[in-house]
Amino acid sequence: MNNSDDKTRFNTVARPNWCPGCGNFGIQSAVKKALLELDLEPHQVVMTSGIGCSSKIPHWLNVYGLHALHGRSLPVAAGIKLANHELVVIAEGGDGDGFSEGLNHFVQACRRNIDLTYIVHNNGVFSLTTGQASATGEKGFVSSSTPEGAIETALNPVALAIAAGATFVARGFSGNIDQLNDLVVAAVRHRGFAFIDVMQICVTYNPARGYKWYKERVYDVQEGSHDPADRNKALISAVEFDEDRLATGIFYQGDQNPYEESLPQLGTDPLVNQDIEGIDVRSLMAELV
Ligand SMILES: Cc1ncc(C[n+]2csc(CCOP(=O)(O)OP(=O)(O)O)c2C)c(N)n1
Ligand code: SF4
Ligand SMILES: [Mg+2]
Repeated sequence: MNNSDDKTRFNTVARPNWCPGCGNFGIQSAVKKALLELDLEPHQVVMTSGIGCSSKIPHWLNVYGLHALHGRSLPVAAGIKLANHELVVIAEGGDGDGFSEGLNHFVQACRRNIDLTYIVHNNGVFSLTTGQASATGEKGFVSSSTPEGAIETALNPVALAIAAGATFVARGFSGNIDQLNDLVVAAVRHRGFAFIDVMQICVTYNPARGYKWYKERVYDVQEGSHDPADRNKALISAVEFDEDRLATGIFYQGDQNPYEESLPQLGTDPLVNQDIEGIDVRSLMAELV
């Protein structure tokens, strides 16, 4: 059997230990389906993550994986892509990981446009550390760190990504695997930084926002007259965030050369393939001392 006929090639022997009903299962399933649809082999894909329930995902996907530090999935992913730009690089993690600890990396990645896919499992809460409200937890959210209800305004990652210069910005829902699969396929095919904010159900620490709550509110922007090439309108749609109508789909997709294509050092071959045996840096070092 040709390996690409093996539809189980991204499965692992180990099974996820997420809570039954956790939205991370839906995201994992959508990513697997997308990698099959893209006809990729496990050795062509690298997944990095930070720390959190969501960030355990590389353990349960048969690709190269690096479970990095909290908030650091993006710089690790960027380093991997620059070392070998022939790899498909996907960074994943939670909202606490990406929008609190790692927020600066997120903004820099948006404007830098390295050819990566970044998928955030956004459940509005720090789940692994037992349920503190995160930067995307809604105002009034009662959690272990906000017993009287959160008093801060929630961060809007989709609007932030568009404003920061990201060239592919989408929002998905962990309960709509088919749509999420399409979004991941489009994100991986996109040339440049592709961000998908996934509204993820956490049945344990954010049970009020369960499957039914989202199902009554989500809709697909692509079903209307939305034009993802119009950045200004995409930003307006993203800023007009309405808790009672949650837009999903591709908000914005632009066309701009990825960062690595502007680096002459990477023009011929990936860095990992380049012969560095004959390079002598001693004269350069002497100039610096
Ligand atoms: C530098 C650092 N700070 C804090 C922590 C503790 N910590 C581990 S996971 C986590 C939050 C995870 O929340 P999120 O990224 O939203 O992931 P989730 O568990 O919700 O999937 C925190 C604060 C850590 N491991 N490292
Ligand atoms: S605590 Fe929440 S995010 Fe973590 S595994 Fe359970 S349901 Fe999923
Ligand atoms: Mg979280």
